Amino acid sequence: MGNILTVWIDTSRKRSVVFPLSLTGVVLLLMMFFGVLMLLEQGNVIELGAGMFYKLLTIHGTGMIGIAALAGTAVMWYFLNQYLDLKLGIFIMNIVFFLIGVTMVLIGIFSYDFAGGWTFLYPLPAISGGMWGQTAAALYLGGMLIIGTGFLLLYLEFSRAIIKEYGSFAKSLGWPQILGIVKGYGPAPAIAAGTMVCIVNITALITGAAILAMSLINLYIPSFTIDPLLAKNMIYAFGHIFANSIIYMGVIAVYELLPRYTGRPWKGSKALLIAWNMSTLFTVIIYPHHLLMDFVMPKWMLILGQVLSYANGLPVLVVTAYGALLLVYRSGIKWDIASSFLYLSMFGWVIGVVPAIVDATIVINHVMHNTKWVPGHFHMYMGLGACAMIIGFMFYLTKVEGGRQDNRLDRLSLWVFIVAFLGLTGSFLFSGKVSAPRRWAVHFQEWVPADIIGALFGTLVTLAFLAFVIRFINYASNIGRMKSNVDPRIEKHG
Ligand code: HEM
Ligand SMILES: [Cu+2]
Repeated sequence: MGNILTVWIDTSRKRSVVFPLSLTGVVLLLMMFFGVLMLLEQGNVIELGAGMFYKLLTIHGTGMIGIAALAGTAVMWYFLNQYLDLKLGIFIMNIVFFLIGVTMVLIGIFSYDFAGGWTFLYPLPAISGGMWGQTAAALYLGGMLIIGTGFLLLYLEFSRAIIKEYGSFAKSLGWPQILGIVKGYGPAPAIAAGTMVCIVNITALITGAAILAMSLINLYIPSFTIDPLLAKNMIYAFGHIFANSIIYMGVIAVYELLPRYTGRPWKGSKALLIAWNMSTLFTVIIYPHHLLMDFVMPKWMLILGQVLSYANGLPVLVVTAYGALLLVYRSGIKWDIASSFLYLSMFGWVIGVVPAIVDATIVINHVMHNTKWVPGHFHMYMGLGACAMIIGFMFYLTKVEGGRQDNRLDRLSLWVFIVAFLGLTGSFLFSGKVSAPRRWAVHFQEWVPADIIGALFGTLVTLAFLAFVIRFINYASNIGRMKSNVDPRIEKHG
């Protein structure tokens, strides 16, 4: 009857993550390939032209965050089904919205030449200097709006189910335990994390939808203008929060699976709950660290952005990384690929946060911002943190639910992925140090060596990831079909 690693949710829910995760594999792979192409272009190895570079930059930035977030919702969905009564239809609907939106975005970029970046910074979509037309911008902005609407509905469904089960967000964030009104442990870490993600992402998605809608109106009715500073604030609030939420969804896999691997529980302790409460608040209000160069911003907002950026991810990161260490220490854990990835994601998250904190310091930001230092740090925690969580979850699924066994190729690709990703991000940080600006299609000769080294490491990352995807897709169809892993109690949802 299953084993200690099995998650007891009904089979329809187990199967429901196969498609989004397979899609994640394929899209991530393609976006990685585009990333390598950009580096080859910057390194003068190939000649795509600046127009194509900016299309690739737009699709890479949008696509990576979008697909990683979709995978994040699959992680959150899979595990929260143990605690909540969730509607499968809404999970599927989000995937459908995602596919429609992505198709529009792809057509907008590759057929109609939109290349305004994921930031779609007002008024660029409407005033492209002849690079693209109205239809291009409308397809991109409209596609984003549809993708965002799907996610918003899914988080509203999570919220509904959490409030139904726990009474309120305050309770699912453990306030009664924090305030000492109720003794003992609070809600499971996965629930605290899930609540946090709902709160911050509903905020982000509504803000994003509002600015997308306004930009769409401006596109057709130019006399309808927007305060550009307000627009920028809204766009970065949306982008910062949504991108950050990926790791907060991914970490649910760590909370849920490491205890199964070590045979030790991970409880909602006071420290953990306080940390999640702090990150809930900070994640929403620190986005002004993206506007430190905008001197017209109110000074207090920028100072807040700087100071709280230090405090933002830190509590959750410290509590989680420390919790993971304690859990594993002398537990006699048998490492496999999945647990290695989940454990390593803690490390990737920690090392990625360090250069981020450096960059969030105003005096340093004035020098480093808009250099490749910035993609350097976020690739670190996206690749070695968030992606490691997602890959770990995918390997877990095919092993426990699909009957796959770790082989030599899996172990090799694990190490190639880690080392090559460190090399890739190292090359970005180095480019930043020698003042290479980010988002430039054409680089000076002095910046070129780091681009070429980056492209080599990027190719290795892509190959390692290709191996993961092949392994996942080979075993994915077994997920939810193994008799031994069917809940011995009655199937709850039918
Ligand atoms: C093989 C792996 C990857 C390679 C080779 C790669 C390469 C690149 C390059 C060359 C850039 C542009 C840097 C510049 O401004 O000059 C970039 C930007 C970016 N990448 Fe990646 N990347 C990879 C993986 C990822 C992953 C896993 C994510 C997130 C899940 C990601 C998210 C982004 C984002 C959000 C941007 C910013 C786009 C913008 O500036 O508008 N990348 N990447
Ligand atoms: Cu940010």
